[in-house]
Amino acid sequence: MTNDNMVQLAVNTIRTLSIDAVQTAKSGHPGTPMALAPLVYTMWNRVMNFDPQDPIWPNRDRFVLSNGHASMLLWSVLHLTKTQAVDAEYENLGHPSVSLDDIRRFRQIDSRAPGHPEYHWVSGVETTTGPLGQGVATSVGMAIAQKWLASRYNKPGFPIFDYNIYAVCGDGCMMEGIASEAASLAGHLGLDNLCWVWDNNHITIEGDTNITFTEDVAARFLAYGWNVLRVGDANDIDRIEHALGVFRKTKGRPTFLVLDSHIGWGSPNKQDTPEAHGEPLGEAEVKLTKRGYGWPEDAQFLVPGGVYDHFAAGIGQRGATARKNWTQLFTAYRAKHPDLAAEIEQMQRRELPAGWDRNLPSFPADAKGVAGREASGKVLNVLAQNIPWLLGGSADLGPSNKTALTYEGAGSFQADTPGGKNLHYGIREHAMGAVVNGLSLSKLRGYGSTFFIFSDYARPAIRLSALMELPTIFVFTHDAMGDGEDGPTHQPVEHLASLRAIPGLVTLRPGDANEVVEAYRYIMQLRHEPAVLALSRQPLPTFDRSKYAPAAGVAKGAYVLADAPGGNPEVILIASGSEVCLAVEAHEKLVAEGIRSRVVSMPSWDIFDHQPKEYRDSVLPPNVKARIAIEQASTFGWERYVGDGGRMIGMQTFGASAPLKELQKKFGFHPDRVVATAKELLGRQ
Ligand SMILES: Cc1ncc(C[n+]2csc(CCOP(=O)(O)OP(=O)(O)O)c2C)c(N)n1
Ligand SMILES: [Mg+2]
Repeated sequence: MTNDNMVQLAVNTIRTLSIDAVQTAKSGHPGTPMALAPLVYTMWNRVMNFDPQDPIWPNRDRFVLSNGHASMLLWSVLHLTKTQAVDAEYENLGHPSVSLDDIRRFRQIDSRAPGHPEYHWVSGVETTTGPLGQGVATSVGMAIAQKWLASRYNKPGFPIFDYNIYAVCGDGCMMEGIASEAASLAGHLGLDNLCWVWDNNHITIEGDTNITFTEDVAARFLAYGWNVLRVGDANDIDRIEHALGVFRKTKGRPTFLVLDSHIGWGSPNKQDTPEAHGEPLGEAEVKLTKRGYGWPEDAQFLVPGGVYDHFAAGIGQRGATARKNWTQLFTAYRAKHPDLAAEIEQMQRRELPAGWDRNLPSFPADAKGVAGREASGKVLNVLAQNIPWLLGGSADLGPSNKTALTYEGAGSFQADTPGGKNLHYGIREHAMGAVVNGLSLSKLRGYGSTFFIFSDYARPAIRLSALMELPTIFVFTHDAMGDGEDGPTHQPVEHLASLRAIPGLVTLRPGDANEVVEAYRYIMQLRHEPAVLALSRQPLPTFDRSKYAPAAGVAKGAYVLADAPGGNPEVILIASGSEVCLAVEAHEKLVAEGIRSRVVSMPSWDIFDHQPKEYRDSVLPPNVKARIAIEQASTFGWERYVGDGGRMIGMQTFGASAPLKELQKKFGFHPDRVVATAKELLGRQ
């Protein structure tokens, strides 16, 4: 067989596996894999440095399928390249990531070929995609990470990190706002390690894009400062390879490759139709299409002889050689730069360097106190010096969020200073969320920050963080009505409830400066969970920890901060964040009146819910039914802690524009109300 025929056979294997998988599942997206098989073939078998034997080799090129509905492209190519499975502890499991059986069971329970690419589930998937636009935006974080890694770790003669990031996307990704935010940032930063390929097929679900999407996309990317290339025929493998070569030679700008394609290519009746996007072709059409490809009509899930070998001879060999050379290079590097090599190894395993928590501040008791955001800024500045690969920034609110790293040498990440640790995301919260994910997928410890109210703007990316089990960090300040005069547009109400509802996301709302320290101590040790910090704008009293319990209780999610003399409480006040001091004030009044009250500081529902029952019952004894939750946020969900016999002091409406003190009065956040509520519950008016 000639090489050309072999290439065609390999491409058609990707196509027919995709067709058969969707047909068997009776659901899925055949058309885009049929059209993009030549692209993915070219990227994987001719261009990318990726070793199927070690899909987590640190210097591999990254492949992001942003149009995640075309997942069969990825399952086909992971299968045909015999990419190996690794587990969450980064151990090679000795079996393929995606078997032919998985593909036969596409979209079925437990199959390693799910509907969309899932990072935590299938080895070889670099990021979870499906929500359109997320993949390309995440790829910008990956590109930032590569630049940063290269800047810190590459030394003369040691190009330890010189990989590229490829992302494939469709019309949907191009329409989504997050992609525009991310493309603008990538252009500004001149990320020449980044290549997006846009599948320009003029088709989305509702039909031809002439009903929705008629802008000049190429001109838009030129304006963003990208190099724009075009290949007019998605079947032209040599042109695609050439364009990707141009990308690799292009310096100072990311590359945007417009690839004109025909969805459902080769299907006599479905090509160029929206039906090819998201419906099985149908038995009869499958046969017609296979006939057109010169494929046996009745064969299913066929991998013809020679196809596995063809991939082994292409990406298999190239990847193995690249990894072998790199491993040798890294051995020499370790001899010459042992400290840097150790950092790389720790980072890859998501471990922390020795002494990562040295010099963390401890705040003395102080009635006036410290704002949560202030304490956070101090802690971040210590941690970032102890953990070289901790980096991040804010979406243009750095001075308010107090996230700037101000120590000597921290630097700002820009095109000409890629070693900087202060990222400036610009006013692009959604892209920021995805960029933080991209940093984390590259094993950096990334954080992003904005006002808590605007966490909504980043929420889809935060959700993916949790789904991917990434230890990302989101620092959200101005967490309640502390910015008073800004009014209800800036006062979060439902945000805590909505973030607490995301499975696996650790949400923490610390009650004083020392709780902020402990919150960070907890977060830094996470390896598979993202964390959100909700921090106050205004100063909160720093509790006297010789009088009250130590802040280390934060690590249990909730703890008894103050108790009735001798314990045995009759009423429990549960609060988080800025309302903890309110609870303590009320508690002191109650105790003075002989009422046995207890204050539970509850910075994190999620952490508390994961404690053993004995601990939870010791904090919230089941027999004490008089409980009051106090939180300047929606009361939604607090029933679970206060029970039927309890009360909730929270928000039932939006806030208002006024000084904080007025708002506290208007919305009932004052000690007298808490005291009165406690007495009412106990029947002691
Ligand atoms: C954020 C988001 N909105 C909507 C969807 C549902 N959806 C999946 S694919 C698709 C159309 C995508 O069109 P295009 O990107 O052109 O893909 P093609 O059909 O060309 O492969 C839509 C609306 C989604 N996955 N994500
Ligand atoms: Mg399309």
